[in-house]
Amino acid sequence: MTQLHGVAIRNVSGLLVVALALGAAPSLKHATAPVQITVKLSEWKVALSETTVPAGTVTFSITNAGSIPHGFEVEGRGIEKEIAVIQPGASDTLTLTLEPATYEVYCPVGEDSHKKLGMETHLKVLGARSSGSSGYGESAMSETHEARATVQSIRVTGSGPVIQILPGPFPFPDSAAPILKQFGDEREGLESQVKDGPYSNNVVPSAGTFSFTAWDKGAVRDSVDGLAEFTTQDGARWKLVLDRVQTKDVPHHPRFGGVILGLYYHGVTQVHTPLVPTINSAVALWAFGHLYKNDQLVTDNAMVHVMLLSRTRRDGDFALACWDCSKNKIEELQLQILPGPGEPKLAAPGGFLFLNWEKSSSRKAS
Ligand SMILES: [Cu+2]
Repeated sequence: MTQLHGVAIRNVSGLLVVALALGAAPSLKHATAPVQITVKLSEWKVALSETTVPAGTVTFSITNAGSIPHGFEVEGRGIEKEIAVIQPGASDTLTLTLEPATYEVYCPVGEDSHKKLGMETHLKVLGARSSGSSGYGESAMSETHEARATVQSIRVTGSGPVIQILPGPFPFPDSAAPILKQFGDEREGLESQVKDGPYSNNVVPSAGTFSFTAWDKGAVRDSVDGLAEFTTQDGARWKLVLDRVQTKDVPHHPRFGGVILGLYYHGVTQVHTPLVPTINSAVALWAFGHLYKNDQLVTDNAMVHVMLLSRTRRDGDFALACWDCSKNKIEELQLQILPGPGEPKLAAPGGFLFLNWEKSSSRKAS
């Protein structure tokens, strides 16, 4: 009901704006009543109450309805304005005078990581005389189409020393603690991983190969193709055939539509677990795979997390070397394999497989 009511009011005020504009001299085109836009920020969306407004003064009333801090920025036509980061549950306003153009509206937190995770939308500001179906609107629309059609892809090859990471304590518990507090329902599971999780200094040498190609095609069409073959410290031979990407999100663990290129996350960022140092990644993905042990099928639903990321481990003993590793060279290739939903733990220490190829590389794929 409220929704319908809102639409009706908007239509009426929209008509009033057009009527005033037609009657006014061109120099008075900004003299219309200020436009109010309600903005709701959440993981991982920026929702605007209006996406097309007339030129002039626009006041954004911004609420952070999410569970982590977010920001708000409007960019376009020479304007680049942002508010201070707002805490969950808090609100702020931003008033701008906007000329006709299409503006990018997004959350700038985390070196644009939140933007890449979906916190981005557009606001179309129309000239007072060109409201309605002008050619302007159509050209803006086709631009958006072209941008979405661009497929990005990456080919990653694992090389250098291969290590298997065994369960153990996380080496930076004090740094992770304040961030863990904000993880709500996910906190309990993560706290047990602080004591005995996969992000430990307990590593053993391994051997094997891993390469894959990933395609970033938007929310639901991402795909992946790859093969890993390796031997664990118990002598078992494992083979993983990547099958398809996972897209289902949980609040702090966006699956990125499966594949994401160029993300700054983990650690201090509140995106994914803070039990991995803060890093940049060339590619990160979640996928399902077929897992074999000594040539026997273990599962067709292995849950796989892959990242080509900033180096986090030091040469020699491969201990985690930094809480913030985001400035390090991107060359560590991580492969984590967990059982499928509802399936028993894998026959490996801790019930998971976690391998790193320490000096890996990537190139653009075709
Ligand atoms: Cu944000």
